[in-house]
Amino acid sequence: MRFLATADWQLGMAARYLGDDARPRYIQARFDAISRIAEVARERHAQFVVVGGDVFESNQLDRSIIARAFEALRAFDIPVVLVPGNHDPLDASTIYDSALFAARKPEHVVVVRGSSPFEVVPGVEIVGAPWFSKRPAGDLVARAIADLEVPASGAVRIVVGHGAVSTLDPDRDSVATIDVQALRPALARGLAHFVILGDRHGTYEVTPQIWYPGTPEVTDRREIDPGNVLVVDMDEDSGAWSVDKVHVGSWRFLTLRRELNSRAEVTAFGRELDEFSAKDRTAIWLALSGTLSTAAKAELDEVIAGAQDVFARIDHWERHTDLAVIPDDHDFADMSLSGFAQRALDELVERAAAGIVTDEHAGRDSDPAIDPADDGHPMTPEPATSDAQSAQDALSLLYRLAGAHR
Ligand SMILES: [Mn+2]
Repeated sequence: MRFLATADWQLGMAARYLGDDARPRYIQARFDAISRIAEVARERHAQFVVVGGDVFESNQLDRSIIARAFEALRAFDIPVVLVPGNHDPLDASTIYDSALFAARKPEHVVVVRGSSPFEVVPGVEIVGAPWFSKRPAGDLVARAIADLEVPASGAVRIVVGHGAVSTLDPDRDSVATIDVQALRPALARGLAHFVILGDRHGTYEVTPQIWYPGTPEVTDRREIDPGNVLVVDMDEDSGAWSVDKVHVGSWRFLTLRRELNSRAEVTAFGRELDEFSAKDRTAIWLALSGTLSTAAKAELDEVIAGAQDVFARIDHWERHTDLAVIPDDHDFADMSLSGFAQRALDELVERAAAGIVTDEHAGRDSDPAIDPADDGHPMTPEPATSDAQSAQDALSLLYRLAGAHR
């Protein structure tokens, strides 16, 4: 018996951190990932597919998202079982009850609306633990299996749910946490045989029989091992389970932390960016630190501006940027300024240099790990730039506009 396990498709995700050019391509990539899952299903002769929640990013989406989802789902010729999660719960406004969904849902797509076991293919039962609101009042997986008896038929039973497990959840007291310690003995007794969960977007093995497949296409730069689908096998003779992870994602979200302290290092960094493949599907958050001359900073600005033409996204992650610019004596020597312009330049140099001592780390978090306001979102408002920072920026701009680096 073989099936595919996936979750967290997050169809219709807004991806505000991408530009106007990249965003529609990224939204489409989430549908394309479904098509690749269908290819894997065909190649591996899977009998059905389970999706552990968050199929849709929300219950309020443009109707075209539903239509495109069904278009992608037509590529399957086996049952595809959708179990609503916290993003797409079965509440009063559920997307699964929308007119378009009801009218256009392909025959082989099954929405799980309760926890009664149902036979998905002969000899295999699914027990779903769908979400009915964004705040469940208990462990939905525990509830789903609470009243089960060991299947008399000898059927294989697969539980599909959504949420954080007790062994991973930092918020262990949350009532909705899925209690792994309670689940293990239930599996040992044969109430169910395998558990697929959504919520964690990276592929993760909780126990050999409890897995998060993760999202098939990355949604956040902090995810560990996203972009996969699981091929789950049960050997009929031994009853042994095996899981094969297949990569289907095509986008990468990365954080690059680099310390740059010279023009040579900036040049090398430019080459490093150049060597990236699939730039149009790569989004990079830069966490750069170091001290650069105005000339080196101007080169860095050019390197990044050039990369922005080809990468899906590349920009400073301001909260984790700690670059100081110290004007070098040689930086402005060729500009032959005089009078007011030279005096203005001198003042800028003085103010910029003052900041190196007095404004170091001004308004920045030295330890991002304990910053509760750091949601990793690039839209987070930044502290006001200091006078020294403004002077450094002005010098960089002056340097570039004057073409002194050419
Ligand atoms: Mn999710």
